[in-house]
Amino acid sequence: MKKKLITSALPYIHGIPHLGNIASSVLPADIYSRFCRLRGERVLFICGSDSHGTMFEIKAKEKGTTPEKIVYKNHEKVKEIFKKFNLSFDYYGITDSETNKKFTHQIFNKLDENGYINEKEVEIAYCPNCDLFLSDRFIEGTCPYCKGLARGDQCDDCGKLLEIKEIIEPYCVVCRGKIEFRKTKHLFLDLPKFESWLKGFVEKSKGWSTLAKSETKGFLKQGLKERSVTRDSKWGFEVPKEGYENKVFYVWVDAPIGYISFTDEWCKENNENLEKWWKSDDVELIQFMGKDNIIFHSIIFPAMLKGSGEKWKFVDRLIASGWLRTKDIKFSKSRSEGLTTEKALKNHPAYYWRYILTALYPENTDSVFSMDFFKEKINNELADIIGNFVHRVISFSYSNYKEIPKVDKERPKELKETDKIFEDITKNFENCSFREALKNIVHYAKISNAYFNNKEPWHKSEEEKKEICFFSGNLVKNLAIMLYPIMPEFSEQVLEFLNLNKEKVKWNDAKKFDFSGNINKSKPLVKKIE
Ligand code: B3M
Ligand code: ZN
Repeated sequence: MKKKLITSALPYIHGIPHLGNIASSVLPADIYSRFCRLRGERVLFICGSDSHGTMFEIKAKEKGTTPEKIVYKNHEKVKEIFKKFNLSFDYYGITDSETNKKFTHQIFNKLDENGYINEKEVEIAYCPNCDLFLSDRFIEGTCPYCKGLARGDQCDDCGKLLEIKEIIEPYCVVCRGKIEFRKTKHLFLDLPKFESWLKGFVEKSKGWSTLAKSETKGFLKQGLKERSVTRDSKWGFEVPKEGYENKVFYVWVDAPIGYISFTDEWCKENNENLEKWWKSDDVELIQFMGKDNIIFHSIIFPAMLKGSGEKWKFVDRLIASGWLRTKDIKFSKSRSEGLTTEKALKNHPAYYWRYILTALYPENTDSVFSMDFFKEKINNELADIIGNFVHRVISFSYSNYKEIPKVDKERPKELKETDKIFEDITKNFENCSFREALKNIVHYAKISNAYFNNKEPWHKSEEEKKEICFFSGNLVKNLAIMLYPIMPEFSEQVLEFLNLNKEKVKWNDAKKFDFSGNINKSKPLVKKIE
């Protein structure tokens, strides 16, 4: 079995991450990591803060501070929030690190040496008032076709793709001031040179999510263009090339290299060898992200690594998801404050959020969050089906026996189906179909509930009562194990009621009906939402 190197897209930290960030990358990556560890696999789960880019400069201007101050303040805050969300990173780094600068320079220099970097003169939008060169999304104006609102490279009203220079009376989104165009030199990655290699690479890839594959193929079909790798800015890594003293690397150059740097930082702390993770055939690299990050991971980053001529690993499985949308709360980071992870945790425990975000995992299409849906799922499923079953079984067994009694009986026919459901759930987790996995777990809990209720142990003979407690106790244990990747804190609590040590539990134990022994008093774990 190969070792697994698992990464989640690195959240930008010019603000506090939204629930959308959790839903599309860090949470699915965490669920998958926990599932693999529970199966006894060797996992390294890496993430970190993405700390460069124009947004930081704009935020700093707005707040009268520096990008650096924002970055390091938010980095600490985000780490704390992620801890509260129970995200089990082996290492959480920050892209603005010395290690990352070293690797960015190393890979860039190799690309340059190998002839994959070109220099070109281009015209770039500049806001004299803000003293900022503006990327497309900071430019608005009038659409030349429909006279609607042109936003960056697209018209909001007619949807036409636009060249920035076509926009009528373009202005700066930050200060609403008039922009001008300035000629400047930039460096470009010669992406077309990688086209045939990339086509083969994508063709051969296996285990990518549907979205990841279709988006990548669509992009390749359009034909590849050179991509600029430098920016006119002061915030970012300096470019080690003459004539580029006043420029920095484009954030998407150093951000994915962060995965390598963070692994290296982790290796140094843990006496491990970077090559054994990033240059080994013994490792499977699995990357999680939202759909807007696909191309960077499936095309641009692999091309950079390939062009470096060094033997870096390419992504094996690329798991991309859609957006979490909402009617009553905005999740968009760039357009509104919305429901941040910080606010979410103030109102409800982390496992409620982990539960709902798994139920809504936007695997193939976007999904819609609403407070009504949240309430319905938590109250009718997590509380009424799962929480209720766990609490009733443990309380009943505890008050009768202080244990789950040992019974040597054939499994009743009502519970025969559980083997098949367990196999389905295992496949769902392997395929990163977390939404389906949770659906099947709820189905398992429904069957368990029905068994306990229909048997009415409180009316039965001692012998039958023991039998019902034995099988129900095992169902509780199995549910706790299967729910562990999704709601670790909930599961650990249930296992504790059962006197089971989480560290000793394995995924396949969730298939077995062999558990008996002393248990502890339980308490209700899921409070309903008013
Ligand atoms: N920071 C994009 C985002 O948060 C970005 C991901 C980088 S992964 C190397 O949407
Ligand atoms: Zn401006």
